[in-house]
Amino acid sequence: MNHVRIESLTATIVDLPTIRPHKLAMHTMQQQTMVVIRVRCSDDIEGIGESTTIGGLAYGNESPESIKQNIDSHLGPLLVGEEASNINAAMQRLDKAAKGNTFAKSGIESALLDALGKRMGLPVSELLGGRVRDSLEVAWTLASGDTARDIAEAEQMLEMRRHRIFKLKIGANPLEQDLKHVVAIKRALGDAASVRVDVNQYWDESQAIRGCKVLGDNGIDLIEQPISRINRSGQVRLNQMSLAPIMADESIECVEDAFSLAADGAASVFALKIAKNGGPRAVLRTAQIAEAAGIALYGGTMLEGTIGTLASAHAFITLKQLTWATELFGPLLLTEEIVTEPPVYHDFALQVPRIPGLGLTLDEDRLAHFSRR
Ligand code: MUC
Ligand code: MG
Repeated sequence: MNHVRIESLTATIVDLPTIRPHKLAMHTMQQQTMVVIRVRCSDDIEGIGESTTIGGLAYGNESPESIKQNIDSHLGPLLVGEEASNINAAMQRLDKAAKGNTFAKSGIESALLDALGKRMGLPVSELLGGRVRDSLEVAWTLASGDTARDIAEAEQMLEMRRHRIFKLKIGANPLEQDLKHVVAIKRALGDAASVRVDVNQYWDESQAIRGCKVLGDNGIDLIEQPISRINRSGQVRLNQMSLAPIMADESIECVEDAFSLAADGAASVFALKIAKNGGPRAVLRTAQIAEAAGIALYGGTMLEGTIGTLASAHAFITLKQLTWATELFGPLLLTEEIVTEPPVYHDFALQVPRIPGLGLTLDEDRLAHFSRR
């Protein structure tokens, strides 16, 4: 049998403007940078993937520049000449030769799935075992840094029926100031919205004890990564005492982390992110660990553009239950697109295309315009 081979694998850094500055505890985003991965195969099919992080090296241990460099120098050459449709073999080859680098591997795995889906005439969700729904509810992050502006933004989203779940990025300001900010937003929105927070590891345990108490008592539904991923025993204690469930985000840097968090009882919700597990197939292994351990699921984001968002969506849409919905709003934070069809958000949810592969086409002119030279 004549196997289809991988002929080339390229990585391009793309900078896109955002609708407003997006303030996280560790970094304020003024734009978003993504690495677009293109896998060209011997049957002339091209697969597209995306590797995206937040704030250069501020969030994780890979940056757009290191992702591109490692793909160009190490990961790409390992795959050229290999079978394009055997994704198990390709990803095992990368894992054997390269430790970590889950962001880079995630974009590559996404591109291989996109190519395989186009070859087989199947959406990526169907390659992953089959979708059990067609859309995913999507939360919005309020991160302007200003309470009144955040309330106005949330009210507008509710009015437009675009989002009714809001995540607030806190941790950068003094504890009492952040707590006042969150409680004011929850009071303004009332029962019309679910309000959650993401501390991005910025509290120490003493702050988290008070923070979780005040937030739980004031109707906040979920507390994401309140303390450092390193303080595992502290996270176990918070998980036992907090009224609002504790969600692990930065605590999961690979599938194995998911297993040890479950074994320790360190979170009752997992944020699933393709970038932090090594791709859409890898993130489903973390989901399976959670399901077996009775841990609830949330479809997370690294604020990817449309390519990475749809790669995540095709995986999340196969899951039995996403109790805490998703935050796949990355494309809505950007003012520009590099694909011909922007993703469709409607009635609080993202519609996941049913066409072969990820279901998108690159707009070559716009991609060239926003590519870093
Ligand atoms: C994170 O830490 O969850 C997700 C939404 C957002 O605004 O930031 C990201 C990263
Ligand atoms: Mg988070």
